[in-house]
Amino acid sequence: MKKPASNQGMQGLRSEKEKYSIFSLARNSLTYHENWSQAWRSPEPKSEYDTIIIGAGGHGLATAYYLASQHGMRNIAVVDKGWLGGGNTGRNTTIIRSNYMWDESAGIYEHSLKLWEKLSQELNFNTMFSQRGVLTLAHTEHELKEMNRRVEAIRLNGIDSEVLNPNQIKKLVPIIDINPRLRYPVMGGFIQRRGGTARHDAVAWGYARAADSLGVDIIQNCEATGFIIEKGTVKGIQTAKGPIRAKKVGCVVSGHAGVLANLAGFRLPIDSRPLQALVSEPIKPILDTVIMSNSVHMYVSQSDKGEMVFGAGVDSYNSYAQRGSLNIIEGMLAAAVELFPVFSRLRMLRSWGGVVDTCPDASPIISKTPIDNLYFNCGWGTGGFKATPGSGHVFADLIAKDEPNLISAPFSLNRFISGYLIDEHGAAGVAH
Ligand code: FAD
Ligand code: PYC
Repeated sequence: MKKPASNQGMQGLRSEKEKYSIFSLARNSLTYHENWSQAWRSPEPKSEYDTIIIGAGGHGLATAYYLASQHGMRNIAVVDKGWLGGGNTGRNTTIIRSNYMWDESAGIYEHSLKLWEKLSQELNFNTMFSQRGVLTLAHTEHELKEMNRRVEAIRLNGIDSEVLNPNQIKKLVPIIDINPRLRYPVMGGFIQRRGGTARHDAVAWGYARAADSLGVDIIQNCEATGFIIEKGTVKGIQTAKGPIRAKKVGCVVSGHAGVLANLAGFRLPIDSRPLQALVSEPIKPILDTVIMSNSVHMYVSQSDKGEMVFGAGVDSYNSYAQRGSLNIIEGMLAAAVELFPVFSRLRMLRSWGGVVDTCPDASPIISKTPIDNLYFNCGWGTGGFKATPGSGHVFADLIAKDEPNLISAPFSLNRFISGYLIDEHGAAGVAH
């Protein structure tokens, strides 16, 4: 691993005086943050880059950062149609875990979890990564049996996972009701103690600052509207700010991957659907574990600010609207209140939606495409936040070498031809 870039960036962007002044925090708060130094530039696009990444979400920014820090590339742009981190990166419920069933998934998600464990140090930016444990509940005999089998498979890959009985769950989560007569009785669960949460915006900001400090141009409000393709090879993109030429293009636009593939002239096996989340008013700490339930399609954690963060299942229709249907959150909350009676006294503050891109096997696509030098990273569906560092890391490798590595190879588009699908509906099931 090369030396982290972020300190170099700090030196470039802040004066020595400001950097070392113990009074800078107080001064900035008294001046309403007006003197805060810029964390990244807002450059106009150059006419040509070595690599353009479309999509300044966590995955796109991480890709650009690793292209620069691991592969020594400098002439890189990341373009986004909106603001950086304004897509699903800024809309998700931030659950991080690597407890997937199949070896291929264990490879990518555990690679990512290991990167999370040192990401704040790597970026010199507090991502607020908190390994508070992720507990998935079982409500039927069938779910419990399946869970036991899953835990064995996960452990065979060297990933931590334990089955808990209802009493152990009650001890860990005192606010949960384990009355066996509930509509969704708690019959057991499994926990990954190394799993947890991180601050989603901080992840985008940390990667953006570190990438910028290595010379990456992050160009916001610059929609990609087409591709420049000559003799089957990508040569650049058309954008709202005019054409930009590039030797290589990586496309990381989550819910809009199908739209971009269409512009490049091919189709992806992807459905795009709304997925919702909501937060309550902040309250005192009552929950220090992440709870998920596949049957209820509910996941809940308490943010560091004190809000209860809830997520629900996907809407049952395809849509690019960044909002979902009321019946989805209504059904989820009704069941959540039975499991956690104390939640009935919460006032909800706001709800929102994102557009998620799901493949038929609920696994991602990290792949070359029918167009030379055009690469796609998508299909993370309802569960890609946890993969942000690992996804960026292996996608950068693919773009730099034009060859997948051992971790990313199983996720190529070829699997939809060979039939070697990686069916992770069980692991991803909470929101499906
Ligand atoms: P994004 O952050 O969406 O970035 C893509 C970017 O592409 C956007 O900024 C967009 O503006 C840009 N873009 C699109 N089209 C164009 C264009 N034509 N030109 C230029 N730019 C373009 N995952 C988990 O692991 N754990 C969770 O708890 C979890 N909860 C979720 C809850 C909700 C409500 C939602 C919606 C998702 C959740 N996810 C979760 C999934 C996760 O958010 C995504 O898989 C992940 O954030 C995708 O990151 P990204 O960088 O690929 O996409
Ligand atoms: O993949 O862990 C996950 C997840 C939780 C909520 C939405 N996705």
